[in-house]
Amino acid sequence: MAKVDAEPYPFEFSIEHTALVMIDFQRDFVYPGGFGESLGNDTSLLLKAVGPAQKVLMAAREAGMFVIHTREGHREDLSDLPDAKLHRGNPSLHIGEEGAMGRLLVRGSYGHDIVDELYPIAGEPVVDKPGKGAFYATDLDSILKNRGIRKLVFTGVTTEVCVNTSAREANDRGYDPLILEDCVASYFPEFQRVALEMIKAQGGIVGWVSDSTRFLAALSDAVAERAGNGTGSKTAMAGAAMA
Ligand code: TIU
Repeated sequence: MAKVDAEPYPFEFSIEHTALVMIDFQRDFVYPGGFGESLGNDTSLLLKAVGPAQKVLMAAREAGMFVIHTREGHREDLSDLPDAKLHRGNPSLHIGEEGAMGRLLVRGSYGHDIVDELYPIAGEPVVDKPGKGAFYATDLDSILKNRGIRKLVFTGVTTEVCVNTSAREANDRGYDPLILEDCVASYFPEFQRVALEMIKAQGGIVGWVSDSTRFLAALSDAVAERAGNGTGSKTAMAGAAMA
């Protein structure tokens, strides 16, 4: 088991039973002209997470860790969009209306899709979700359980909305969630801070918090450990000791 230096205490994981979850890195949230901006937000704050998340994504792919992406959005006919969500607040454009990157939060539109830097590759499932939580009305839980995944490393946007909701849903389903703080971002610096505090308070009531640097170091240890086992060095040593 590799260990990530994390709060409130080290997060143990094996590559095989862990998934990297990339929450809603969609143009609609991180670029101007999309859903995030329609709510009155400064989208530039979200771009900070893209670089660190890209490093983690590349390393996870290299290590053979399971990667899964989510996108928040709705059917073209909006039949899965609750009225409550459509009418909430006073946005400049509503979900389904035509924006600078196509219809806001509608599957198939350019804005609904994931940014180029973090675009999924073959073998990385993309889970389309109608809500804030990644488990609500999706097959995410089945996909993870079918692969024997028990630990989830979260990146994505926004920290206090879809990342936090998904981490809480994961926690209640028996997964161990780890959130990488420089790979998640919020439109509100204060919410970024408190959303992470809430996860790790009370002895890790929801999960763990670390960052990309500490996670990448642990992942590199896990790869080295696996290579050691794979070449049979430990087995050979055990054999020598018995002989
Ligand atoms: N508005 C906001 O902060 N977030 C969302 O609406 N969705 C996600 O967090 N993905």
